[in-house]
Amino acid sequence: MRLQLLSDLHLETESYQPVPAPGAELLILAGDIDTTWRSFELFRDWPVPVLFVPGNHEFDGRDVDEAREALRAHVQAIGLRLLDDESVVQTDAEGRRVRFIGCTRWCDFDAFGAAGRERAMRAGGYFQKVMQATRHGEVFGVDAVRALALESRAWLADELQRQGDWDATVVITHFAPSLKSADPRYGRQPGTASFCNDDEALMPGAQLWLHGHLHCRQDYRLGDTRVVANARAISARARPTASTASASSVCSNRLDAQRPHDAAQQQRDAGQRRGRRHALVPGEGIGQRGQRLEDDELA
Ligand SMILES: [Mn+2]
Repeated sequence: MRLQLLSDLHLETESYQPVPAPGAELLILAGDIDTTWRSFELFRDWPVPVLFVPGNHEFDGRDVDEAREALRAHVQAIGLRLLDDESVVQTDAEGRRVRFIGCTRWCDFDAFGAAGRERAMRAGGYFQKVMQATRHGEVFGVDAVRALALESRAWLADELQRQGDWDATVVITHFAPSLKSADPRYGRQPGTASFCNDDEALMPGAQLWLHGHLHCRQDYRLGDTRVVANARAISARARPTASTASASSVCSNRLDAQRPHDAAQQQRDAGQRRGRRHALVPGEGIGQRGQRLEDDELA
């Protein structure tokens, strides 16, 4: 199945015109598309099905539980399929059935283990202040985020265990599933646990894991699972100044930069494609149109 992946478009401040990637059979939006929700209109009448997993910023300034339901109604009216702790099976052009499991998967602050949780939650307080969201009539602070994150992780673990009539499984989360996704510009610090979870133990259930939230691109393997992020992020123009944002909250992303061409890696990937049934390789559509993933052997 050939997938187009976009996330972290931040269309509440950015101007960006999404374009369907030629050949893509599905568009995946991995969160933080628009805090105002207005730009989902850009995906109305999209030529292929669109799966959308909410990011944290889709809840900015809102009651989280009310917004989950309202967001569902909002995007469904436009024709998007919301995956908010739910899964859907899509059949590709060759009749292969691929299960997509989607959840925001808020951060549980355990990326550095239980011993690092307290520091991680202290660092995470900044991001919750920025969100200005509420839940159950109270500030949606780090404790509430962790509670929701643990619910989401339990749901995801159960779902990955479930057997059914599909040939492959793709997980879509907004938050990253591994510290390996940490933005290399900032390294690993307590605030990184507000971006990455440690879901590596869940990975054997998935051939591909797509995420957003980190404003950098990723493409790596853990075991037999390929992890890919294709965040667009915030331009220098819209970036808050250092005085209003901590180092890891925002960073620019070179939108037009092509991924460095590494012939040796491509050869290794090609070898893995031949040897493994579930390999995916990036297509040509990297850049403004978002990364296209193709998978000729997803079985
Ligand atoms: Mn985010």
